[in-house]
Amino acid sequence: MRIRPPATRPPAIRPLTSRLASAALGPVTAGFGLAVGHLVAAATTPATSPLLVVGATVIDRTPTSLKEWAIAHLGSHDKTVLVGSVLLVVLAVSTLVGPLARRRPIAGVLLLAALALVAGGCALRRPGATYADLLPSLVAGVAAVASLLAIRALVRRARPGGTDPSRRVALLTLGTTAVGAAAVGLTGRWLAGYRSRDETFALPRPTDPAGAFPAGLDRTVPGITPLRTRAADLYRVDTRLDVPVVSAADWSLTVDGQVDHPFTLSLDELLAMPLIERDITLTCVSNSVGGPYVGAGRWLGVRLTDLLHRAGVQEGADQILSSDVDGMTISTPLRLASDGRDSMVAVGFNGAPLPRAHGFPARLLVPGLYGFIGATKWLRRMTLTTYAAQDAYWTKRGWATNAPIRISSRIDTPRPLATVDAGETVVGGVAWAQESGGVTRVEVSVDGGRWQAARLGPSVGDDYWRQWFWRWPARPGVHTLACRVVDGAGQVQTAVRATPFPSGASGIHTIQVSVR
Ligand SMILES: Nc1nc2c(c(=O)[nH]1)N[C@H]1C(S)=C(S)[C@@H](COP(=O)(O)O)O[C@H]1N2
Ligand SMILES: [Mo]
Repeated sequence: MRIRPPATRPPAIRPLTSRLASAALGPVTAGFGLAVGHLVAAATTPATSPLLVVGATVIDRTPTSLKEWAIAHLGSHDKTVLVGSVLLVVLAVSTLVGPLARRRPIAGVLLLAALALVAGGCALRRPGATYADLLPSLVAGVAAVASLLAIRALVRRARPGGTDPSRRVALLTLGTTAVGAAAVGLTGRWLAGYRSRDETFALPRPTDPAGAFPAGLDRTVPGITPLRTRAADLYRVDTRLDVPVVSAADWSLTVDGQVDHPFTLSLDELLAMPLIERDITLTCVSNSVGGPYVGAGRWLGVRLTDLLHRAGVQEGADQILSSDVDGMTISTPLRLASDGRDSMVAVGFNGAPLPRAHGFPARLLVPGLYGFIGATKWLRRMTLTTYAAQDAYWTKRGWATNAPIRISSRIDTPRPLATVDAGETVVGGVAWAQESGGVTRVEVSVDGGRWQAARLGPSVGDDYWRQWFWRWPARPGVHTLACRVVDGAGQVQTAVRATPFPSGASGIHTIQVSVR
């Protein structure tokens, strides 16, 4: 029989703290690296932050169905959730660094370096990437490895004095590094926010102004969507985690491809062209029936057809392939965009230059088409081409290329699942029917009963949504409210449900409310 040496039993707390310190070593050093990388990116090109390049790569690689799920269920928080998830995954993977480094320091270093390599790879694969975009990931890797080695060295140096000081030194250095990482990361966030603050310039007056804007039902129907969406309240949907920072002075617009006279304009040259002002409702194809991705306001811009005529579009082109300042592409059917509607390269919204989040300094806007095929933000280039020759970002992902905005209506008040008092209750909302003569009627049905006509708010034109309300004699109990729109052609909003993919959702907005 073998006799084992008696096990030495250290105090229970020691392995716990050292195991904890060992598990924290990776996340703290990786987090420090990410924070330093984020700051370096914020000072150079914010979009090249390791977190953001990995996040952006995840967005582009995510299957359409999952992306749609995220947009539907996380809404405007989808970007925060994504960046948070990337951060969590990195921190989780890096918990292996400590245990690895304990046996072989080089193993911990290699894992951190591998993480930085993944970020660098993602950075290089972004559209329009240059080797300079590697810098934040490189610096992040160096900072992470350096902090790992520094913490190890400090802890080692403390060891001869006994285990206690080394434990205390370990916790102290880890804590300090974590706090430092948070401070550096927050500084980076602030700097990126500061550098991307909205820029402004004097907008010329429209040569072709819109008419007087009517007072809506905003005051008379509490809870209804305002007739004009404030810029700060306009929904935002795009593939980006940050906003591109383009300065008005450096911006230019190029029209090329199958044209006789390709040209490039500066912003001043664009602003010197005749400007139209129009009230237009913008909608996202990812909006579910009753959803929030729709907004409306007064846009100012240069008629798209003025630009196309100047370029001289050649026979055969059927697609305007527009690119943003980073090379992201959107397709627009040439025939629809130039069929007489008020398509424009917009430079203003509600009397001010576009906010960065909405495309500063210029974006495409095609009334009646969903934003993903007609509203390119941060517009840089419009290339006349064919659908046979080139696919845009969403075309590659299976989305429709011809997607007029489906007629739809939404109940804004009462809110879904609200409790209201019995008696007369005002039901109200918005409806739109851009492609087919505007909203001529909105109808409401209670508990599946007959459709009753609602009162309409003022008309702001066929390209604009319309507010509506209906006085409901509400009796106690749980009730279902539904609304539908009828367009200028007499077409009634369909009850047939369609998912947003591939060409927009359809169905009837239905909510439940309880009446007491
Ligand atoms: N460059 C760029 N433009 C873009 C997008 C984008 O991801 N990148 N998203 C499009 C989509 S899907 C919509 S619905 C509208 C949304 O415009 P908004 O964010 O200003 O409301 O912008 C469009 N333009
Ligand atoms: Mo969209």
